[in-house]
Amino acid sequence: MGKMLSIRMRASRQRGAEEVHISGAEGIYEEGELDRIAGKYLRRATSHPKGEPDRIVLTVERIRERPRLISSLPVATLRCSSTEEAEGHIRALLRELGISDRAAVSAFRVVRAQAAMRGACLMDAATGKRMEPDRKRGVRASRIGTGREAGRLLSSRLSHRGICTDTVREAIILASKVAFWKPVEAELCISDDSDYTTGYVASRRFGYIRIPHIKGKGSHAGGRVFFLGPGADIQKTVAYLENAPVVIGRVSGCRGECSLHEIIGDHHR
Ligand code: PML
Repeated sequence: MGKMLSIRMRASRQRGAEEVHISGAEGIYEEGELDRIAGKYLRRATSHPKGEPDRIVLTVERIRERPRLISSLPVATLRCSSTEEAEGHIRALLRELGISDRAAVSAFRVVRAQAAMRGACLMDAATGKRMEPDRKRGVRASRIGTGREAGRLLSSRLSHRGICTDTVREAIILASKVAFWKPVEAELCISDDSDYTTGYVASRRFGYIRIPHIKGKGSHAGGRVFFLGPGADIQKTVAYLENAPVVIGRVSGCRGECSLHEIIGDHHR
């Protein structure tokens, strides 16, 4: 393996005193791919449906630590036709994963807040107490990518199910890094994009479970909550999520639509 780079892009627009996020992308690549990826990220930054950015930040960093090679989470989509049903499914999944009802209520409060956080919230899975050091900034899972072959295989498996978009791919890669960290019991994610109404619950036990109709159209509310088990070391968790380089080297399966029973039931056998 040659020299590795972490390449990240973030495009935003200033609205009054507020910096509004338009698009972002990141990956871990071999040095020789810098030109191609920088071009791809810049094209993405300037052609996003959310509009033209007035600030694009491209960050390129050499990765000195050898990336951990992990498997992507298996993917499935829950059959779900309303926001009420979605909430019921989320509660059931979280309960099965040992997340208390109190923490689930607290997590819903975070992801439904009108001012979405940029980073994720760290939450105690028993008490629902927020643990991230900076509540406004949250924690940003970063320094993630896929190996070339694994990237191709992931795209092909997602294409087979008709869900191969940058949004889905990147969310699976991020959720896989997060779930790999043992103190994280589960993740709940709702996009803050007002038109994107599919979210997910991710965990080592059930994989990456996509949940359609997780919110109604038109809402900018959204965010990510990482539920932490007992005794989680916050400093180590933040260091892993934000700085440890992780690359997907193996790709798990991708199922089509499943019922909640099929997902939870499969794991009881
Ligand atoms: C985001 O990054 O905005 C969240 C994306 C969630 C993707 C859910 C899916 O369609 O699998």
